[in-house]
Amino acid sequence: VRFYLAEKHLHWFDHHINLAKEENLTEEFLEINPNGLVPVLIHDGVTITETNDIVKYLEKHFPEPRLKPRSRIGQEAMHKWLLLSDSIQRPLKYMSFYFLFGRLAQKSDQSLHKLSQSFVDRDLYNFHLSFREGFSMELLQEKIEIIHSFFEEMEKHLLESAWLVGDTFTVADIMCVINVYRFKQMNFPMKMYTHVNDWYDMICLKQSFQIAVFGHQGFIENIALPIKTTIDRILGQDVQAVELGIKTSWMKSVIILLLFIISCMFLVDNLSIAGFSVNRVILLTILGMMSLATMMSSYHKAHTPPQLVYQSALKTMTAIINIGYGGNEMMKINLRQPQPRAVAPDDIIIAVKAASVNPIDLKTQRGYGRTLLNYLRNRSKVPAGQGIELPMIPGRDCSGIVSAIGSKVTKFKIGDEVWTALPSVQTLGTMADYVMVKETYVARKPSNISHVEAASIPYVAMTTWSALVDDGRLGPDNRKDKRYGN
Ligand SMILES: N[C@@H](CCC(=O)N[C@@H](CS)C(=O)NCC(=O)O)C(=O)O
Repeated sequence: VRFYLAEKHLHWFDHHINLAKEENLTEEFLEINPNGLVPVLIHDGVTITETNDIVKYLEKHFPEPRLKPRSRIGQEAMHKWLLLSDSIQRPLKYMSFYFLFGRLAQKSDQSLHKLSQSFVDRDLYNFHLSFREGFSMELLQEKIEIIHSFFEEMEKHLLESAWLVGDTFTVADIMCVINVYRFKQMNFPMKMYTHVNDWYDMICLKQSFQIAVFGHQGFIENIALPIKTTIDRILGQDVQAVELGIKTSWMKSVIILLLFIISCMFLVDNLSIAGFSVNRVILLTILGMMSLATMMSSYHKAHTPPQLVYQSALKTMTAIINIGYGGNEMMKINLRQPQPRAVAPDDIIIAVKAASVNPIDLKTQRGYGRTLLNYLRNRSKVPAGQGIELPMIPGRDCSGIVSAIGSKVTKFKIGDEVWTALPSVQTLGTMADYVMVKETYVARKPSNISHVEAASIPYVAMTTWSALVDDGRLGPDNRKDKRYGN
């Protein structure tokens, strides 16, 4: 809200409500917002709570300078971002309390009792109660997953335009950036969202953002939080460690270290264990090394992210593209086609070594199945219809080498030889230097055939398989006597 006010050049008075001191639960504040939440705007005697409502109210009263798209479609898109940013508040709250504020933000019995007695939204009480009881790893992982989808959605849009809604900076950017700011504070693993990072850096350059956000950072943001997040990172208790489900074995190291210290202090020169005489120096060396090794392995485990390759968005490739439906005149070679990038966690990028031409490619180019395919594309959230699916890259199957993988790909690593048959809704096909495909559609290429031979098989084989096995119900029990020639 502060950033929005600064962008609008509006004058306002700040009444800081210290949440740590529970000033949001005083009678005076609860009279203003019975839900006990900040921010609240009071304008001309009107009280407005909820960030989105505050911004909508201000937009109505102060339309200039313009921060709203002009077109109806643009406004709808902006509205969608406001809703999305609002829906992120909840997971953000869980994560901020866990990864940033920590135990210090836990409410005392007395405060919880006060909360339960007051008229604030039951939600707030339940939240603080569950925070006191401790969040489970699964709960946090669920929240992290939601945040990844949020970033993926942003990345998808920022791949195509400079701002979230088209080419102008709007309220959508203002509402979303503050979430990103918080996630950056907690070292959320977001390096792979390169467009989101570029977009964030652009916003950081704005004076209004610097004054409204960085200008309000105090000791907590500048010193306490960076120290806490660094320690959590070393201990493997940061967002990434939780996301990967890494439970660090620090206790083991601590116990061994204690044994080491005790041994140093109390052991006599030579110790006899089960009749064997153990030299003190040897024992101490072994314990010391074990302690060091467990510590190092904990650290290593916590900080080895899955293999991820961050590709520049500006890299281009050669691809065949269909610029419209029709004959060969609609087919062009594009030398500057943007390379696909692994954005989602299950994305795989294949460097195509060979791709085959199937009759369906030529038919699709002429418009065959266009209505049905576009319907299916929309259902799979692929933009399609009225030609927006164009230009398309033809090609349903290929053989090649894995060149990049998303964070959750487990079956393949970079350099693996693979083949694939793409789902029919995919508009960026295999007749290109690189193709992006989801992990489930990829399999290892047989090693005894070449890429060219391999590329001729997947789509044809899958079509034959679906005809004989899925539709024809050919199976182990009934295949006898059904061989060709029998
Ligand atoms: N949906 C509300 C969320 C407001 C909210 O959660 N505010 C937090 C601070 S960012 C708060 O007041 N928390 C009080 C508490 O947890 O005790 C909005 O967008 O305004």
